[in-house]
Amino acid sequence: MSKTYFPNIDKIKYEGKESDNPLAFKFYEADKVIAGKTMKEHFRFAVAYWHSFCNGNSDPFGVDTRVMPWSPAGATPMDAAKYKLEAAFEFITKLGAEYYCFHDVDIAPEGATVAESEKNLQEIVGMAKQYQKDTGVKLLWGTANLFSHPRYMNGASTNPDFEVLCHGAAQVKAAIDATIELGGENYVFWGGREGYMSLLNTDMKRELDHMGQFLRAARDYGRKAGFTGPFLIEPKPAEPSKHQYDFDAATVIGFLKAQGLADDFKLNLEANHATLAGHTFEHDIQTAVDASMLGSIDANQGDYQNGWDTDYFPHDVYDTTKLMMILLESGGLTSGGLNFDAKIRRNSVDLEDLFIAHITGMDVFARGLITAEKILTKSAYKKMKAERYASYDAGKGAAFEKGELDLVALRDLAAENGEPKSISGKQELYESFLTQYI
Ligand code: XLS
Ligand code: CA
Ligand code: CA
Repeated sequence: MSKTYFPNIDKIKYEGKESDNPLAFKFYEADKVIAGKTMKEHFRFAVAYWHSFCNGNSDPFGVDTRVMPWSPAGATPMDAAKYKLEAAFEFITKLGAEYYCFHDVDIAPEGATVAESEKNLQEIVGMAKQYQKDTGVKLLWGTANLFSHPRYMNGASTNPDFEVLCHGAAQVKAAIDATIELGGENYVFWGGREGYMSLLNTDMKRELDHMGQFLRAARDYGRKAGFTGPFLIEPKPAEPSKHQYDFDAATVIGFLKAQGLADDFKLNLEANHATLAGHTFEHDIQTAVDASMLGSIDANQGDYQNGWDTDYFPHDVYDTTKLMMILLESGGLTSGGLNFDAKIRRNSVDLEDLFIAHITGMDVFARGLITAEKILTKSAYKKMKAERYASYDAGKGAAFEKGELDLVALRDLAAENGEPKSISGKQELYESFLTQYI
Protein backbone atom coordinates (compact mmCIF):
# COMPACT_ATOMS: atom_id res chain seq x y z
CA MET A 1 0.00 0.00 0.00
CA SER A 2 1.44 3.29 -1.02
CA LYS A 3 -0.46 5.49 1.41
CA THR A 4 -2.02 5.02 4.80
CA TYR A 5 -5.45 6.40 5.66
CA PHE A 6 -5.53 5.20 9.27
CA PRO A 7 -1.98 6.12 10.33
CA ASN A 8 -2.42 5.81 14.09
CA ILE A 9 -4.13 2.46 14.08
CA ASP A 10 -2.34 -0.89 14.02
CA LYS A 11 -3.74 -4.33 13.43
CA ILE A 12 -6.51 -4.94 15.99
CA LYS A 13 -5.62 -7.65 18.50
CA TYR A 14 -7.47 -9.70 21.09
CA GLU A 15 -6.63 -8.45 24.59
CA GLY A 16 -9.42 -10.02 26.64
CA LYS A 17 -12.26 -8.52 28.61
CA GLU A 18 -10.09 -6.83 31.23
CA SER A 19 -8.46 -4.63 28.57
CA ASP A 20 -9.38 -0.94 28.51
CA ASN A 21 -7.98 -0.46 25.02
CA PRO A 22 -10.89 0.64 22.80
CA LEU A 23 -8.95 -0.60 19.78
CA ALA A 24 -8.72 -4.22 20.95
CA PHE A 25 -11.09 -7.19 20.94
CA LYS A 26 -12.42 -8.17 24.35
CA PHE A 27 -14.22 -11.37 23.27
CA TYR A 28 -13.48 -12.03 19.59
CA GLU A 29 -10.57 -14.44 19.29
CA ALA A 30 -10.42 -15.44 15.63
CA ASP A 31 -8.85 -18.86 16.20
CA LYS A 32 -10.62 -19.87 19.40
CA VAL A 33 -12.62 -23.05 18.88
CA ILE A 34 -16.21 -23.15 20.14
CA ALA A 35 -18.63 -25.95 19.31
CA GLY A 36 -16.17 -27.50 16.88
CA LYS A 37 -15.36 -24.41 14.79
CA THR A 38 -13.17 -21.35 15.20
CA MET A 39 -14.90 -18.05 15.85
CA LYS A 40 -13.70 -16.91 12.44
CA GLU A 41 -15.40 -19.88 10.80
CA HIS A 42 -18.65 -19.31 12.69
CA PHE A 43 -19.00 -15.66 11.77
CA ARG A 44 -17.28 -15.01 8.42
CA PHE A 45 -17.41 -11.25 9.19
CA ALA A 46 -17.73 -8.83 6.30
CA VAL A 47 -17.36 -5.05 6.03
CA ALA A 48 -20.05 -3.20 4.05
CA TYR A 49 -18.35 -0.92 1.53
CA TRP A 50 -21.22 1.57 1.24
CA HIS A 51 -21.62 2.55 4.88
CA SER A 52 -17.94 2.35 5.77
CA PHE A 53 -16.28 4.09 2.85
CA CYS A 54 -18.97 5.93 0.83
CA ASN A 55 -21.28 7.39 3.43
CA GLY A 56 -20.11 10.63 5.04
CA ASN A 57 -22.80 10.54 7.77
CA SER A 58 -25.27 12.71 5.88
CA ASP A 59 -28.97 12.31 6.68
CA PRO A 60 -32.15 13.77 5.15
CA PHE A 61 -31.59 16.91 7.23
CA GLY A 62 -27.93 17.62 6.71
CA VAL A 63 -24.79 17.12 4.63
CA ASP A 64 -21.72 15.01 5.49
CA THR A 65 -20.11 15.45 8.88
CA ARG A 66 -17.38 12.87 8.57
CA VAL A 67 -14.01 13.54 6.97
CA MET A 68 -12.95 10.71 4.66
CA PRO A 69 -9.30 11.18 3.70
CA TRP A 70 -9.81 8.82 0.77
CA SER A 71 -12.21 11.35 -0.83
CA PRO A 72 -10.09 14.46 -1.40
CA ALA A 73 -11.81 17.47 -2.95
CA GLY A 74 -11.22 17.80 -6.66
CA ALA A 75 -10.31 14.14 -7.35
CA THR A 76 -11.79 12.67 -10.54
CA PRO A 77 -14.47 10.02 -9.87
CA MET A 78 -12.12 7.23 -11.00
CA ASP A 79 -9.23 8.51 -8.85
CA ALA A 80 -11.58 8.82 -5.88
CA ALA A 81 -12.68 5.21 -6.47
CA LYS A 82 -9.04 4.07 -6.39
CA TYR A 83 -8.27 5.89 -3.13
CA LYS A 84 -11.41 4.47 -1.60
CA LEU A 85 -10.38 0.95 -2.57
CA GLU A 86 -6.95 1.46 -1.06
CA ALA A 87 -8.47 2.76 2.19
CA ALA A 88 -11.01 -0.08 2.28
CA PHE A 89 -8.36 -2.79 2.07
CA GLU A 90 -6.23 -1.05 4.71
CA PHE A 91 -9.24 -0.91 7.04
CA ILE A 92 -10.44 -4.48 6.47
CA THR A 93 -6.94 -5.89 6.91
CA LYS A 94 -6.26 -3.96 10.12
CA LEU A 95 -9.63 -4.99 11.52
CA GLY A 96 -9.04 -8.65 10.64
CA ALA A 97 -12.37 -9.21 8.91
CA GLU A 98 -12.22 -11.91 6.27
CA TYR A 99 -14.75 -10.48 3.81
CA TYR A 100 -16.28 -7.40 2.26
CA CYS A 101 -19.48 -6.68 0.28
CA PHE A 102 -20.26 -3.98 -2.27
CA HIS A 103 -22.75 -2.51 -4.71
CA ASP A 104 -21.41 -1.81 -8.21
CA VAL A 105 -21.65 1.97 -7.73
CA ASP A 106 -19.91 1.85 -4.33
CA ILE A 107 -16.67 0.75 -5.93
CA ALA A 108 -16.80 2.37 -9.37
CA PRO A 109 -18.56 5.50 -10.68
CA GLU A 110 -21.36 5.18 -13.19
CA GLY A 111 -20.35 6.40 -16.65
CA ALA A 112 -22.41 8.37 -19.17
CA THR A 113 -23.29 5.17 -21.06
CA VAL A 114 -23.76 1.48 -20.24
CA ALA A 115 -20.42 0.70 -21.91
CA GLU A 116 -18.59 3.37 -19.91
CA SER A 117 -20.08 2.12 -16.62
CA GLU A 118 -18.97 -1.41 -17.51
CA LYS A 119 -15.46 -0.20 -18.30
CA ASN A 120 -15.17 1.72 -15.01
CA LEU A 121 -16.32 -1.28 -13.04
CA GLN A 122 -13.95 -3.64 -14.83
CA GLU A 123 -10.98 -1.39 -14.14
CA ILE A 124 -11.69 -1.18 -10.41
CA VAL A 125 -12.45 -4.91 -10.25
CA GLY A 126 -9.01 -5.58 -11.72
CA MET A 127 -7.45 -3.57 -8.90
CA ALA A 128 -9.66 -5.15 -6.23
CA LYS A 129 -8.57 -8.56 -7.45
CA GLN A 130 -4.95 -7.66 -6.84
CA TYR A 131 -5.72 -6.28 -3.35
CA GLN A 132 -7.61 -9.47 -2.51
CA LYS A 133 -4.60 -11.49 -3.61
CA ASP A 134 -2.19 -9.37 -1.57
CA THR A 135 -4.27 -9.29 1.61
CA GLY A 136 -6.26 -12.55 1.58
CA VAL A 137 -9.51 -10.56 2.03
CA LYS A 138 -12.40 -12.19 0.12
CA LEU A 139 -15.68 -11.04 -1.39
CA LEU A 140 -18.73 -12.32 0.50
CA TRP A 141 -21.18 -10.91 -2.03
CA GLY A 142 -21.64 -8.38 -4.76
CA THR A 143 -24.82 -6.60 -5.77
CA ALA A 144 -26.10 -3.91 -8.11
CA ASN A 145 -27.57 -0.68 -6.79
CA LEU A 146 -30.91 -0.46 -8.60
CA PHE A 147 -32.41 2.17 -6.33
CA SER A 148 -30.27 5.37 -6.17
CA HIS A 149 -30.26 6.56 -9.78
CA PRO A 150 -33.35 8.69 -10.66
CA ARG A 151 -34.25 6.29 -13.48
CA TYR A 152 -35.20 3.73 -10.80
CA MET A 153 -37.71 5.98 -9.04
CA ASN A 154 -40.52 3.60 -10.14
CA GLY A 155 -38.47 0.45 -9.56
CA ALA A 156 -36.05 -1.57 -11.67
CA SER A 157 -37.33 -5.06 -12.52
CA THR A 158 -40.85 -3.97 -11.49
CA ASN A 159 -40.75 -0.67 -13.36
CA PRO A 160 -43.80 -0.07 -15.57
CA ASP A 161 -41.35 1.16 -18.24
CA PHE A 162 -39.55 -1.74 -19.95
CA GLU A 163 -36.59 0.48 -20.90
CA VAL A 164 -35.76 1.04 -17.25
CA LEU A 165 -35.89 -2.72 -16.63
CA CYS A 166 -33.27 -3.17 -19.38
CA HIS A 167 -30.93 -0.74 -17.63
CA GLY A 168 -31.36 -2.74 -14.44
CA ALA A 169 -30.44 -5.87 -16.40
CA ALA A 170 -27.29 -4.19 -17.72
CA GLN A 171 -26.19 -3.33 -14.20
CA VAL A 172 -26.97 -6.79 -12.83
CA LYS A 173 -25.05 -8.45 -15.67
CA ALA A 174 -21.99 -6.31 -14.97
CA ALA A 175 -22.28 -6.84 -11.21
CA ILE A 176 -22.55 -10.63 -11.64
CA ASP A 177 -19.48 -10.54 -13.90
CA ALA A 178 -17.62 -8.53 -11.23
CA THR A 179 -18.70 -10.94 -8.49
CA ILE A 180 -17.49 -13.93 -10.50
CA GLU A 181 -14.19 -12.23 -11.35
CA LEU A 182 -13.56 -11.55 -7.65
CA GLY A 183 -14.55 -15.04 -6.50
CA GLY A 184 -17.63 -13.69 -4.66
CA GLU A 185 -19.38 -16.43 -2.71
CA ASN A 186 -22.94 -15.09 -3.06
CA TYR A 187 -24.83 -12.60 -5.20
CA VAL A 188 -27.49 -10.38 -3.56
CA PHE A 189 -30.67 -8.70 -4.76
CA TRP A 190 -32.18 -6.03 -2.55
CA GLY A 191 -35.15 -4.34 -4.17
CA GLY A 192 -35.71 -1.14 -2.24
CA ARG A 193 -37.83 0.29 -5.03
CA GLU A 194 -39.39 -3.00 -6.12
CA GLY A 195 -42.76 -2.21 -4.62
CA TYR A 196 -45.14 0.68 -4.79
CA MET A 197 -46.05 4.04 -3.35
CA SER A 198 -49.73 3.74 -4.35
CA LEU A 199 -51.72 0.70 -5.41
CA LEU A 200 -53.94 3.01 -7.48
CA ASN A 201 -51.33 3.28 -10.24
CA THR A 202 -49.86 -0.22 -9.79
CA ASP A 203 -50.53 -3.56 -11.47
CA MET A 204 -49.10 -5.66 -8.68
CA LYS A 205 -49.44 -9.07 -10.34
CA ARG A 206 -47.75 -7.92 -13.53
CA GLU A 207 -44.91 -6.29 -11.59
CA LEU A 208 -44.30 -9.42 -9.50
CA ASP A 209 -44.24 -11.58 -12.63
CA HIS A 210 -41.72 -9.20 -14.19
CA MET A 211 -39.56 -9.49 -11.10
CA GLY A 212 -39.69 -13.29 -11.35
CA GLN A 213 -38.82 -13.20 -15.05
CA PHE A 214 -35.95 -10.80 -14.40
CA LEU A 215 -34.52 -12.99 -11.62
CA ARG A 216 -34.74 -16.10 -13.80
CA ALA A 217 -32.84 -14.28 -16.54
CA ALA A 218 -30.19 -13.18 -14.01
CA ARG A 219 -29.90 -16.71 -12.63
CA ASP A 220 -29.56 -18.23 -16.09
CA TYR A 221 -26.90 -15.71 -17.04
CA GLY A 222 -24.98 -16.22 -13.80
CA ARG A 223 -25.02 -20.01 -14.07
CA LYS A 224 -23.87 -19.89 -17.69
CA ALA A 225 -21.09 -17.47 -16.79
CA GLY A 226 -19.86 -19.87 -14.11
CA PHE A 227 -21.34 -18.50 -10.88
CA THR A 228 -21.94 -21.48 -8.59
CA GLY A 229 -22.89 -19.77 -5.31
CA PRO A 230 -26.38 -18.95 -4.12
CA PHE A 231 -28.32 -15.92 -5.29
CA LEU A 232 -29.81 -14.16 -2.29
CA ILE A 233 -32.86 -11.96 -1.88
CA GLU A 234 -32.84 -9.51 1.01
CA PRO A 235 -36.29 -8.83 2.44
CA LYS A 236 -37.41 -5.47 3.79
CA PRO A 237 -41.03 -4.39 4.28
CA ALA A 238 -40.74 -0.72 3.30
CA GLU A 239 -38.37 2.24 2.94
CA PRO A 240 -37.81 3.70 0.44
CA SER A 241 -40.97 2.16 -1.09
CA LYS A 242 -44.14 2.46 0.93
CA HIS A 243 -44.70 -1.25 0.36
CA GLN A 244 -41.82 -3.47 -0.72
CA TYR A 245 -42.65 -6.76 -2.46
CA ASP A 246 -39.87 -8.64 -0.61
CA PHE A 247 -41.66 -7.88 2.68
CA ASP A 248 -40.15 -10.48 5.01
CA ALA A 249 -38.62 -13.96 5.00
CA ALA A 250 -41.94 -15.79 4.68
CA THR A 251 -43.12 -13.58 1.79
CA VAL A 252 -39.88 -14.06 -0.13
CA ILE A 253 -39.88 -17.83 0.40
CA GLY A 254 -43.42 -17.99 -1.02
CA PHE A 255 -42.44 -15.81 -3.97
CA LEU A 256 -39.34 -17.89 -4.77
CA LYS A 257 -41.36 -21.11 -4.71
CA ALA A 258 -44.13 -19.64 -6.87
CA GLN A 259 -41.59 -18.36 -9.41
CA GLY A 260 -39.56 -21.60 -9.68
CA LEU A 261 -36.50 -19.98 -8.13
CA ALA A 262 -36.24 -21.91 -4.86
CA ASP A 263 -33.33 -24.12 -5.98
CA ASP A 264 -30.98 -21.25 -6.79
CA PHE A 265 -32.04 -18.56 -4.35
CA LYS A 266 -31.78 -18.19 -0.59
CA LEU A 267 -32.23 -15.25 1.76
CA ASN A 268 -29.95 -12.51 3.01
CA LEU A 269 -31.59 -11.44 6.25
CA GLU A 270 -31.01 -8.13 7.97
CA ALA A 271 -31.89 -7.59 11.64
CA ASN A 272 -33.29 -4.08 11.24
CA HIS A 273 -35.44 -5.17 8.29
CA ALA A 274 -37.02 -7.99 10.28
CA THR A 275 -37.89 -5.63 13.13
CA LEU A 276 -39.35 -3.12 10.66
CA ALA A 277 -41.60 -5.94 9.43
CA GLY A 278 -42.90 -6.37 12.97
CA HIS A 279 -40.87 -9.51 13.72
CA THR A 280 -37.93 -10.25 15.93
CA PHE A 281 -34.76 -10.99 14.00
CA GLU A 282 -34.80 -14.54 15.38
CA HIS A 283 -38.23 -15.00 13.85
CA ASP A 284 -37.02 -14.30 10.32
CA ILE A 285 -33.83 -16.33 10.80
CA GLN A 286 -35.79 -19.31 12.13
CA THR A 287 -38.26 -19.01 9.24
CA ALA A 288 -35.41 -19.20 6.71
CA VAL A 289 -33.64 -22.01 8.57
CA ASP A 290 -36.84 -24.08 8.67
CA ALA A 291 -37.21 -23.67 4.89
CA SER A 292 -33.49 -24.52 4.36
CA MET A 293 -33.10 -21.08 2.82
CA LEU A 294 -30.83 -19.14 5.16
CA GLY A 295 -28.11 -17.69 2.96
CA SER A 296 -26.38 -14.81 4.72
CA ILE A 297 -26.91 -12.18 7.40
CA ASP A 298 -26.73 -8.40 7.44
CA ALA A 299 -25.77 -7.70 11.02
CA ASN A 300 -27.12 -4.52 12.56
CA GLN A 301 -29.91 -3.48 14.88
CA GLY A 302 -32.80 -1.04 14.97
CA ASP A 303 -33.93 1.34 17.64
CA TYR A 304 -36.90 0.71 19.93
CA GLN A 305 -37.88 4.36 19.84
CA ASN A 306 -38.38 4.78 16.13
CA GLY A 307 -39.69 2.97 13.11
CA TRP A 308 -37.08 3.39 10.44
CA ASP A 309 -33.95 1.69 9.25
CA THR A 310 -31.37 3.06 11.70
CA ASP A 311 -28.67 0.52 10.76
CA TYR A 312 -27.03 0.68 14.18
CA PHE A 313 -23.97 -1.43 14.73
CA PRO A 314 -25.08 -4.44 16.78
CA HIS A 315 -24.45 -3.98 20.50
CA ASP A 316 -27.08 -6.09 22.26
CA VAL A 317 -25.74 -9.38 23.67
CA TYR A 318 -29.23 -10.77 24.30
CA ASP A 319 -30.03 -10.42 20.58
CA THR A 320 -26.78 -11.97 19.37
CA THR A 321 -27.12 -14.81 21.89
CA LYS A 322 -30.58 -15.72 20.60
CA LEU A 323 -29.32 -15.56 17.02
CA MET A 324 -26.27 -17.70 17.76
CA MET A 325 -28.45 -20.31 19.49
CA ILE A 326 -30.37 -20.75 16.24
CA LEU A 327 -27.20 -20.84 14.17
CA LEU A 328 -25.53 -23.38 16.47
CA GLU A 329 -28.58 -25.62 16.46
CA SER A 330 -29.02 -25.44 12.69
CA GLY A 331 -25.41 -26.06 11.68
CA GLY A 332 -24.54 -22.40 11.01
CA LEU A 333 -23.64 -20.39 7.94
CA THR A 334 -22.18 -22.10 4.90
CA SER A 335 -21.55 -19.73 1.99
CA GLY A 336 -22.96 -16.78 3.93
CA GLY A 337 -21.42 -14.56 6.57
CA LEU A 338 -22.16 -11.71 8.95
CA ASN A 339 -21.98 -8.49 7.01
CA PHE A 340 -21.99 -5.31 9.09
CA ASP A 341 -24.61 -3.42 7.12
CA ALA A 342 -24.39 -0.71 9.74
CA LYS A 343 -23.27 2.86 9.98
CA ILE A 344 -21.66 4.97 12.65
CA ARG A 345 -23.82 7.80 14.00
CA ARG A 346 -23.86 11.24 12.39
CA ASN A 347 -21.86 12.71 15.26
CA SER A 348 -19.19 9.96 15.24
CA VAL A 349 -16.60 11.87 13.28
CA ASP A 350 -13.25 10.45 14.44
CA LEU A 351 -11.50 8.05 12.07
CA GLU A 352 -11.18 5.52 14.89
CA ASP A 353 -14.97 5.42 15.39
CA LEU A 354 -15.35 3.12 12.38
CA PHE A 355 -12.90 0.69 14.00
CA ILE A 356 -14.57 0.88 17.40
CA ALA A 357 -17.98 0.23 15.86
CA HIS A 358 -16.77 -2.90 14.06
CA ILE A 359 -14.78 -4.13 17.07
CA THR A 360 -17.88 -3.83 19.27
CA GLY A 361 -19.96 -5.58 16.63
CA MET A 362 -17.52 -8.49 16.43
CA ASP A 363 -17.23 -8.68 20.21
CA VAL A 364 -20.98 -8.70 20.73
CA PHE A 365 -21.30 -11.65 18.35
CA ALA A 366 -18.38 -13.44 20.01
CA ARG A 367 -19.97 -13.00 23.42
CA GLY A 368 -23.30 -14.15 21.97
CA LEU A 369 -21.64 -17.30 20.62
CA ILE A 370 -19.90 -18.07 23.92
CA THR A 371 -23.19 -17.61 25.80
CA ALA A 372 -25.28 -19.56 23.29
CA GLU A 373 -22.92 -22.51 23.47
CA LYS A 374 -23.18 -22.56 27.26
CA ILE A 375 -26.97 -22.39 27.24
CA LEU A 376 -27.18 -25.25 24.74
CA THR A 377 -24.71 -27.48 26.55
CA LYS A 378 -25.07 -26.61 30.22
CA SER A 379 -28.66 -25.52 30.84
CA ALA A 380 -31.90 -27.49 30.73
CA TYR A 381 -32.95 -25.51 27.62
CA LYS A 382 -32.79 -28.30 25.03
CA LYS A 383 -34.29 -30.91 27.29
CA MET A 384 -37.16 -28.65 28.30
CA LYS A 385 -37.95 -27.75 24.71
CA ALA A 386 -37.93 -31.39 23.62
CA GLU A 387 -40.13 -32.42 26.55
CA ARG A 388 -42.62 -29.68 25.68
CA TYR A 389 -43.53 -31.65 22.55
CA ALA A 390 -43.15 -35.15 24.04
CA SER A 391 -46.87 -35.92 23.61
CA TYR A 392 -46.16 -36.24 19.86
CA ASP A 393 -43.23 -38.62 20.33
CA ALA A 394 -45.21 -41.80 20.84
CA GLY A 395 -48.71 -43.24 20.81
CA LYS A 396 -51.57 -41.26 19.31
CA GLY A 397 -49.53 -38.02 19.04
CA ALA A 398 -46.97 -39.80 16.85
CA ALA A 399 -49.80 -41.33 14.81
CA PHE A 400 -51.20 -37.82 14.23
CA GLU A 401 -47.82 -36.55 13.00
CA LYS A 402 -47.71 -39.44 10.52
CA GLY A 403 -51.12 -38.46 9.19
CA GLU A 404 -52.81 -41.59 10.55
CA LEU A 405 -55.63 -39.91 12.47
CA ASP A 406 -58.59 -38.18 10.86
CA LEU A 407 -60.70 -35.45 12.43
CA VAL A 408 -63.25 -37.91 13.84
CA ALA A 409 -60.47 -39.97 15.47
CA LEU A 410 -59.12 -36.77 17.06
CA ARG A 411 -62.60 -35.90 18.31
CA ASP A 412 -63.02 -39.33 19.85
CA LEU A 413 -59.69 -38.99 21.69
CA ALA A 414 -60.84 -35.67 23.15
CA ALA A 415 -64.07 -37.25 24.33
CA GLU A 416 -62.24 -40.25 25.79
CA ASN A 417 -59.41 -38.37 27.56
CA GLY A 418 -61.42 -35.48 29.05
CA GLU A 419 -60.05 -32.02 29.83
CA PRO A 420 -56.23 -31.78 29.36
CA LYS A 421 -54.20 -30.76 32.38
CA SER A 422 -52.70 -27.31 32.27
CA ILE A 423 -48.95 -27.28 31.45
CA SER A 424 -46.72 -24.24 32.06
CA GLY A 425 -44.84 -22.75 29.08
CA LYS A 426 -42.01 -21.80 31.49
CA GLN A 427 -41.11 -18.70 29.49
CA GLU A 428 -39.56 -16.94 32.48
CA LEU A 429 -37.31 -19.93 33.13
CA TYR A 430 -36.17 -20.00 29.48
CA GLU A 431 -35.44 -16.27 29.71
CA SER A 432 -33.47 -16.76 32.90
CA PHE A 433 -30.96 -18.95 31.04
CA LEU A 434 -29.91 -15.93 29.00
CA THR A 435 -29.22 -13.84 32.08
CA GLN A 436 -27.55 -16.74 33.85
CA TYR A 437 -25.01 -17.52 31.11
CA ILE A 438 -24.20 -14.09 29.66
C1 XLS B 1 -30.91 -1.23 2.51
C2 XLS B 1 -30.28 -2.53 2.30
C3 XLS B 1 -29.11 -2.56 1.31
C4 XLS B 1 -28.80 -3.96 0.90
C5 XLS B 1 -27.92 -4.07 -0.30
O1 XLS B 1 -31.73 -1.04 3.40
O2 XLS B 1 -29.88 -3.01 3.55
O3 XLS B 1 -28.01 -1.91 1.83
O4 XLS B 1 -28.18 -4.70 1.93
O5 XLS B 1 -28.46 -3.43 -1.40
CA1 CA C 1 -28.80 -4.87 4.06
CA1 CA D 1 -30.86 -1.53 6.46
